[in-house]
Amino acid sequence: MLIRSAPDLKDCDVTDEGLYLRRREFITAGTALGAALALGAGEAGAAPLAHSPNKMPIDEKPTPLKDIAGYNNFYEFGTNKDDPAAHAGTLRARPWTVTVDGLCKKPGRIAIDDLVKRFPLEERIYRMRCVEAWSMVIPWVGFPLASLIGQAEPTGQARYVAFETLYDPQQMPGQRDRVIDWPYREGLRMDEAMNPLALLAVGLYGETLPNQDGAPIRLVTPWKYGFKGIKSIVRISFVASPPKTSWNLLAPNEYGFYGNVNPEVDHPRWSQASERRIGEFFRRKTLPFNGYGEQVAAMYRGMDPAKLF
Ligand SMILES: Nc1nc2c(c(=O)[nH]1)N[C@H]1C(S)=C(S)[C@@H](COP(=O)(O)O)O[C@H]1N2
Ligand SMILES: [Mo]
Repeated sequence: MLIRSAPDLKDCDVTDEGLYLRRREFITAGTALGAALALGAGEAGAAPLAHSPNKMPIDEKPTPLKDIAGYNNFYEFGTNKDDPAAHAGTLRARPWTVTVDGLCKKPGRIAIDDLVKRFPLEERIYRMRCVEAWSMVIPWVGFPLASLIGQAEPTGQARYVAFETLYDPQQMPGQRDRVIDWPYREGLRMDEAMNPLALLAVGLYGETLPNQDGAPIRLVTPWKYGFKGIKSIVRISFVASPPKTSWNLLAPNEYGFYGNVNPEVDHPRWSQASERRIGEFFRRKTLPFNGYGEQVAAMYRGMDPAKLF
């Protein structure tokens, strides 16, 4: 994995010209960008994101943009699947600052556009599986969470990474209702956060994220249920003990800390053995770790699989 050394997360204004030029080449060659334009990705405010081509191809067709941006869970904008697309227009994804703090040597606050320039962006087409047994295939654009962690230099005491979504009921009207103890929170164990699959996504289909998908930056952990993928992140903290996570706080018997996809452990109210791929008619069998076992199973050896949901 790429961990480029940089002096400090506070140092926001360094522009790497070489990187820019290379990105321009990617734009010219840009298959993903071409695809997005062909699809008519007309989200208000969506901007092209230069990125290197996908290095982890999968043999499944990406879900159409209209579904990825039209069928969402984002309780800050309502609890129905079509609420985020209808109401997330009030979110102001720029300017935006991400705070990195806690047990690390290089804490800091960084503007989203500087953060995006800091790391080479790549396309990652991932299978995504929601706890409610629907799934999609999403062509994300982002950078490894491990790259950001590398620059922050967590101390030896940092065992977990905690994430927080923006709290602003003006922009996020759903926060006026107490469905969740806002802000939305998530967390990963340090080794999970360092796993090369864990991505901080800033775009999809070659453009900046639609608001309803978690603009301007959200977590993507494809071996876990969708609820782990916290959206619109404003804070990333290094901590010593397992952080509180929103769905676990809300219903601890239904949503664990790990949230690893496991077809053998049913949700208390439904089976997790199969899933409905959005856009398909027949159900698919759900795979252990959502099909990413080869890359992640070793992290959980010796743990009770029933506890991993
Ligand atoms: N801040 C925040 N992040 C969130 C949620 C949310 O309600 N608020 N919902 C989660 C759930 S339950 C799922 S399934 C995924 C859905 O991501 P998508 O809408 O981009 O497919 O976002 C996750 N991240
Ligand atoms: Mo979900």
